[in-house]
Amino acid sequence: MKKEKLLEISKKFNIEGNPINVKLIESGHINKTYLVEYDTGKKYILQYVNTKVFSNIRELMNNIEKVTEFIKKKGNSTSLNFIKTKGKNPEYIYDNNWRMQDFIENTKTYISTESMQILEEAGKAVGDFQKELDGFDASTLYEIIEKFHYTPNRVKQLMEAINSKENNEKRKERFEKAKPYIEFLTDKKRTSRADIITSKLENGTIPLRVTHNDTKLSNILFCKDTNKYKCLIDLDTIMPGSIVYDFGEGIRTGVTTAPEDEQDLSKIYVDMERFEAFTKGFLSIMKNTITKEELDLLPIGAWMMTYENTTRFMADYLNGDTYYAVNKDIPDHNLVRVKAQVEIIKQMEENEEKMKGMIKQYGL
Ligand code: GN1
Ligand code: MG
Repeated sequence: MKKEKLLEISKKFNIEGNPINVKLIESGHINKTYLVEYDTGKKYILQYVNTKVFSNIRELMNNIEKVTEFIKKKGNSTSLNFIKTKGKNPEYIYDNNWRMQDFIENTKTYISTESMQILEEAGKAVGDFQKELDGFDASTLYEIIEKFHYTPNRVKQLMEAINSKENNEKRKERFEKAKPYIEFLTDKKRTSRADIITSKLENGTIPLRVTHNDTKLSNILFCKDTNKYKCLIDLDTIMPGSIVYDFGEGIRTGVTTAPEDEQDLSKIYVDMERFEAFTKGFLSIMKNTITKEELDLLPIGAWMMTYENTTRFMADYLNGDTYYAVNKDIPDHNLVRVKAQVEIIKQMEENEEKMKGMIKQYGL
């Protein structure tokens, strides 16, 4: 979108001064994010929210407002702050899609990291989010995306994509390329595990908590100078869920130094030292809050989030890339993501016992 248009949109929000510059931030597969500079020297984050994915944007902003207010009241200064529009009826959303938030100065994010110290901090960030929201009534939140981490439903959606009646050349070609990975993902030994977490939530073995649900490494903000964590960002999918999801998603993206869509599979190495670093950080904060049953599920949570994301990338590939943003310079981008994630799943399966052992060590 043109700079002039973006500056015009920025002016709709109640901010002192005038917007003078705007640039696209390449991040996230769903929303479009921009950094806007004002003549006051302050910076803000402008986002175009994808309402095909988030059709209930007002409920979504309500969820975020409730959660961030709760965190602020606890005295934590580094929480996200959204800005309302100007005029008689100020709102968090302008023209159905746009929203604005403060940019938190002197911070950075990582798509992947080599550093064990940063990983440990990432674990703390995820643990701390749970700690901050301890006592928040999860039932007051709106379910923004139905069955978001209900993995059996993700498997069902993959089956629907596989069995789709649509039969054009592009689909046939994609299906052929995807075949070995489809077989891998639909192997009974994997599909039969899809309900391990959800069944325990349903029968009350583990508690329903407020969860972030998208705790990939790139959604954690770190201090530029010290690399200490600041807070989690991208609060769109905050919903009732399980803490096991948030732990698992952190591990999925942190356990290897390779990015989610690494094309050179030899660079993907699921490193138990990295698992240990994240776990250590996470449990240093959650140790006295997490239940024994949740603790036992952490290793499977790491596997589950990787498996679930892979079924979603695969379904989107077969459906013709209708959900996730894809980079046109990377042919078959969603399949590239699948291949990288399948590699992680394989290595996680090999390391399951080691992961369990480590959790025991830090959870005692
Ligand atoms: C999407 O919001 P973003 O682009 O960070 C997705 C997550 C996936 C992730 C995979 C609403 O996250 O669930 O885990 O991509 N968000 C939604 O990178 O579907
Ligand atoms: Mg997100």
